[in-house]
Amino acid sequence: MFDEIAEVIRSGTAFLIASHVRPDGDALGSELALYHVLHGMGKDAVVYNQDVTPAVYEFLPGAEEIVHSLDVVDRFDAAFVLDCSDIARVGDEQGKIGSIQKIVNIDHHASVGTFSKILLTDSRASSTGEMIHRLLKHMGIAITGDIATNIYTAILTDTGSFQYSNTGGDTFRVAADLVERGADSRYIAQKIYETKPAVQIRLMGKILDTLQLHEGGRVGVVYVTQEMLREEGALPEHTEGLVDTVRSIQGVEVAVCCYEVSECRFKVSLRSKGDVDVEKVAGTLGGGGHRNASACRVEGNFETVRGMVLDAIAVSMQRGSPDVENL
Ligand SMILES: [Mn+2]
Repeated sequence: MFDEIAEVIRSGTAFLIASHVRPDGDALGSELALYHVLHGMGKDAVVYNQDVTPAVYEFLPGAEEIVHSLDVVDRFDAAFVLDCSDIARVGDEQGKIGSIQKIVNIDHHASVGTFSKILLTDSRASSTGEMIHRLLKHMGIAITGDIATNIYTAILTDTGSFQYSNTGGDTFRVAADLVERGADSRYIAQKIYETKPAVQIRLMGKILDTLQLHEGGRVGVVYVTQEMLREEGALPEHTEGLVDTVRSIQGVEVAVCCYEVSECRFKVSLRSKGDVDVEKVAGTLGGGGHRNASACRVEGNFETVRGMVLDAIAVSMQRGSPDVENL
């Protein structure tokens, strides 16, 4: 697949690069790394995201070039859809993007998309960024400081600062290579983790106040409503990382954050430590993700949503230790 993607890049002149709604560090870092690669080769590249870049990622080299609207897409030879297992995740412009003659999908989610014939996927990769790095090495492309900063950010954020189980030996080898090529690990960590607005910390206090423990303390649940955001003058992005705080509680194996998207519609983020497979939990509710980090959307009021999620978690917990069938 590396060769096929290399051929798409070499033979084309204009490319669209897109990723999922509410872009995270992996989506943005992967997109912008590829953007710098293509520019460096003298190609025309446009990065499109439906949603604006969260302030915390505005430092990424090239972030100011990202567009949020698309007109005609005829001029693009190919589209790179990154970090998406389903093209619907690019948002409202999925039809337009899907109409581009060649679609390259690079992703590391366990649920593999089928919307593209040119698919580079590895569910064991820490991040899409790590896969972009592999592609560049394969193509013999020199990694500049701007590329290194973007890929390093993708890996750092998708591994929760190298804490999640998706962090393997390769992840550190790639990170070491990126640092040697100009990614400043201290600077990047400071930009991402030490620039929170006070409103975010206040909102966090409010949300953590909703904490409930279930299953004898093994499951922690918090929720956030639109009203709480309004009261604090906070934005949706200010809830990021919250579910990890819940997981950090002693004895908690599964952390749940129910985020009210609109009336009676919740986005549920799940994190686990230990053996509980939250990808399966999310899967039973129509969502997906990874073994230790997943998400789904559930309709109903908070009590109903919590009930459904807790039931699904209880089933998963009863299964107990790691599934032999999956090894
Ligand atoms: Mn990712």
